[in-house]
Amino acid sequence: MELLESPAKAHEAASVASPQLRWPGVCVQCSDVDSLHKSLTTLLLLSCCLCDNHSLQLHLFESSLKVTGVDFLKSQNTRQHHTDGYNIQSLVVRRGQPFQVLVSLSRELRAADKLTLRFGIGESPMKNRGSLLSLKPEREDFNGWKISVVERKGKECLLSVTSSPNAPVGKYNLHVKTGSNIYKPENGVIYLLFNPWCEDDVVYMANDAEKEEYVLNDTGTIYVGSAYSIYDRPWNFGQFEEFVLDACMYLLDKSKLSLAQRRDPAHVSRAMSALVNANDDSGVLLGNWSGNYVGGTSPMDWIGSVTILQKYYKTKKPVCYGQCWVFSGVLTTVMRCLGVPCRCVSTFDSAHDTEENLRVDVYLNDKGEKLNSLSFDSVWNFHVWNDAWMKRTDIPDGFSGWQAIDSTPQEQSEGRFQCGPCPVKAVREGDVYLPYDAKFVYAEVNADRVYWVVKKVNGKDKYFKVGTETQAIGKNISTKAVGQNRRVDITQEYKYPEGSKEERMSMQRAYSFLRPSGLTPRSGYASTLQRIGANTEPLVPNEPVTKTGLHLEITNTEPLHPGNPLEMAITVKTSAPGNWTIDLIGSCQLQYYTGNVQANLGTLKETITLEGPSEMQIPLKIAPDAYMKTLSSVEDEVLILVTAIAEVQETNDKLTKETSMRFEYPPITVQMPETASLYNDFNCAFIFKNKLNVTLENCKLLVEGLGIFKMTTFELGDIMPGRIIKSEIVCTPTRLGEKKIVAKLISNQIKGISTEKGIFITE
Ligand SMILES: [Ca+2]
Ligand SMILES: [Ca+2]
Ligand SMILES: [Ca+2]
Repeated sequence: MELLESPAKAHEAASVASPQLRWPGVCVQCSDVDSLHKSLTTLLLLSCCLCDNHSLQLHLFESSLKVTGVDFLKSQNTRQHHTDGYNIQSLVVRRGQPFQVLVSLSRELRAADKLTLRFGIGESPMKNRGSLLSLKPEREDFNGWKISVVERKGKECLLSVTSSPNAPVGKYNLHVKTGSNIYKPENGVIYLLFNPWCEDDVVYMANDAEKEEYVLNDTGTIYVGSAYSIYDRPWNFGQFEEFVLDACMYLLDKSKLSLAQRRDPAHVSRAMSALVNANDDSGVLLGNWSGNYVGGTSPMDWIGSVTILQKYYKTKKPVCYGQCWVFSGVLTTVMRCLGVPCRCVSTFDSAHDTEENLRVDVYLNDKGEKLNSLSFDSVWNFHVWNDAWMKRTDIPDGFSGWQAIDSTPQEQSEGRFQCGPCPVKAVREGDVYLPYDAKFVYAEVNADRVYWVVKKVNGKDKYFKVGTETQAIGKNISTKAVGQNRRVDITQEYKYPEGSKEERMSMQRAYSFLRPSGLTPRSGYASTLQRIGANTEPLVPNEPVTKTGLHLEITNTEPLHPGNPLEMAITVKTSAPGNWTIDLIGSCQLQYYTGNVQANLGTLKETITLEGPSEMQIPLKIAPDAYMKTLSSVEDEVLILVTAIAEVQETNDKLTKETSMRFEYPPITVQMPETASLYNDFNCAFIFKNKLNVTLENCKLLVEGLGIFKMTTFELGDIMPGRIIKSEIVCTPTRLGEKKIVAKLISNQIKGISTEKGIFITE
């Protein structure tokens, strides 16, 4: 374009249409309208002082359309997008669904005007990288976004924006361009999330009640304990709380996922499984299973994810400390916050198979006590991971739906502590070749367990196989029911019923995908199998059938209260006719939920005789002195592990059985009204009576009520037997609907007393 030399000439050029210009202002050389307008306007501003030609000046100013404001219509948009819960100033919307913005202009919008909405994601967004979208009304962008004019009313223009249902999730900056003017609204950031309400989004979930639970519910329950005694830990996910969404956005940026990967919940969930643990990447939570939690918060003491994510976002440093249910709770928060349906999944007697051979080898000494040191494999009393809901576009059809993801740092996958997404259906069918980490997840829920007794023969350790259990691993896979406060068993989603033909066929199929022996196992550890020369084992073991019909049962005969003797029994049964002499060995140990043994409490060794189909109960009693010291010296909640080995002298039949049991505690009672109204204070009292016959030392009560009060800790000191304590808090509800209050009591002796109570907040 030819530049005009002086204001006077500019005036002349514009008014008489010089040879260089075709009114209303298209440059004959480059056909650019915008820059010409700008230079003309600038020049004429000066020129008007000189020539006093008001009519021309007015006309040109009118031509230059400017944006004076943008209203993101937050309350209307967020209600429609199910994002009104987020405690954040900016607009939060879900992809693939229209939202509206009201643009205020300097004058009426005309057909000839050029209005463009620009959405930029990431640092220095660029069109050719797909990080800058430039949208004009009624024209679909090749990225699948479109805008349209809904209504023009005077100087206001209502626009509808529809993002693509596979747009990258994250924070977008909106600029509005009119001609050469660019308007940058204050707080013009829009958070774009996955959309389970949108049929074209791969996270689409048809059922409304399920979306309500798996996306919108900000409280929930995590199941822990043992297969024998499952209990719930209330957990506040708090995905809508202040800074939680920003923490998730920070994690997305930190993940270094490409824009294309940010479109796909499979990539995003894998990245989040890595980032929720601190390993490799200074992620959210540092795991600690040592029993020593100095310098941080004991994993037992969290009652929700909010404090953790807020602290992480503020400091950008790993928060200390987590164990599996904490990792899982935080991962649920992150996934729900990003819009991916997600749930916590607890598996009891869950295997941690270090060499990807789908079996767990357990070594016992000749007293029947478990030896920790011989195997890197372990069986956790429970392990908590997550299911995330999505359609997998990266693998063959048939594996969409729930995908297991796990942020507890157990084993590396592709060089990082990350796990999943692994299709739950692939686990059930034994299709363990599918990405990601299906062999590991398969073993977690369905490994076979093989018992070995280690005996010294001529001064050397020899290994004697005493039993194979094909039904021991992966029990009572549990999650919270949709819309209800109860546990639901989802074991059948992960595997066929134990004992069924299909379950063994799935195992057979899974075995067929194992690496040939001799290749490097996943963890880099040497295979214990090779060490004991067990390569002659049948490929897929079956549950042994004994000639005597030998059967073992382990139970407690009295409630297991800390401070009381632990009264348990081993029942030996035979079902075949004949006289049977049975050597029974039993042991009782205290262990962490990871299967790590903390103390040996006692053993029994007896020879009994049974005639035909009959049974005998052998008591196993442990005095309080034997375990109370261990109980108060460890900072974890411990479980009681009883192992029994029976051997029939006449037939050489051998059988092993183990059961983990949990101590039983007195409850916390919460007293408060069932309903309350917004911003009206009410009182909430927490009452605890120490019904045990031991003093609970150094008691702390932790309480939190999302939308009611922030997390609070009461220091209660020592609580003597029989004493009742009552702590009160004044509550001010700030949000409507069903809310929950969660309370937890911890002491030197007991870590696991918790409760929750719901309240309905009305207007
Ligand atoms: Ca990590
Ligand atoms: Ca193994
Ligand atoms: Ca099995």
